[in-house]
Amino acid sequence: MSLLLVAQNRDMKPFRDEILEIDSNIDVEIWPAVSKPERVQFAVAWNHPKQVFRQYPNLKAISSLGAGVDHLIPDESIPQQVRLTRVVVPSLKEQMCDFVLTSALNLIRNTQAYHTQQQRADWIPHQHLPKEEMTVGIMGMGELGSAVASRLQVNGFRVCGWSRSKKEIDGIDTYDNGQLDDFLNKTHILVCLLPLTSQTDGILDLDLFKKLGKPAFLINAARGEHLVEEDLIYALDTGLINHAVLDVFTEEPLPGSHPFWGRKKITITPHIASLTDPKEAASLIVENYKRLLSGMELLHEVDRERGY
Ligand code: NDP
Ligand code: OXD
Repeated sequence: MSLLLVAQNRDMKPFRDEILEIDSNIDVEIWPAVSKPERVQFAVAWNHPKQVFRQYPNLKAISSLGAGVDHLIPDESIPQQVRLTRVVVPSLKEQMCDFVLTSALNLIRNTQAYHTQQQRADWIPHQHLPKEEMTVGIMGMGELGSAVASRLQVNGFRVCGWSRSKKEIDGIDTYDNGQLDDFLNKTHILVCLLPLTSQTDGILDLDLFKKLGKPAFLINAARGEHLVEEDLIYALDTGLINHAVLDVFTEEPLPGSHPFWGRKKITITPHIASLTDPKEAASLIVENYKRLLSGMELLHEVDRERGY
């Protein structure tokens, strides 16, 4: 029995070391140097080469190395009986809360304008937007979205949330799938924390931007494919949206020639909103590996039909 770590452009040795620290008897291999493919029963994957899992005839489960599973779901070469799981750990939530709170505060306190002014030694005070008058609307009230909602609310923002099924969270206005327009009309700072599925692909488009309250801002920390890029540029140029904070992109790394780089109304971060901590992830991976071998239920299993 072995546990395989598969990733492109990511060093998997810290994850192997943490797994071995927990249990040195686990046979851990790092792709592509796999000595006995037939022994692999559990894999951990991030940005894997398509078709790679065909090489492991006894594979029973794959864990994403992160919260998202959009890199696994569309891979038709993963047999239907292979179970999929994902990483749900406290530090992913904590980091995402910090990222969204910092971004929202920067937006209402004109941080970008002051960066630009400093380069010109310009002393120009601006009115900032009162946070108690700004409603942050969170699309996707799952593990991350609901934690972010609570963090913003205790920091003085008005918060509303939208998800497939309606949530009950103290102090937060919640909306379900059929109430998207009501949710958008209330929202000034739109935060996307949806999983990428066939239903959410391209959801951040011009039609949606037009329904937001005024002033409007966007924070996308989910996936680049949620956003229709040309629609965002139009919305920024026409004042429908004042500023966008983007952590994720359809093509990563974002190419140097991409039009987003040169825009003052876009803040770019390199997919760092929330980073998987090897130590924390290793304990969940080992737990699920052992559960698999003992025929137990897996933690944080993904519904392949639903896509998240
Ligand atoms: P969850 O699966 O816990 O939550 C997803 C939420 O989205 C749920 O509330 C779900 O509704 C809702 N949802 C799904 N589909 C729809 C739909 N069609 N319409 C309305 N609501 C929908 O995911 P996480 O919170 O753990 O993670 C969210 C995403 O964040 C990940 O998939 C990943 O892409 C991204 N991410 C980005 C990171 C970064 O560093 N930038 C780091 C980690 C994650 P319901 O509750 O009713 O099921
Ligand atoms: C994740 C991510 O899905 O880092 O965990 O994007």
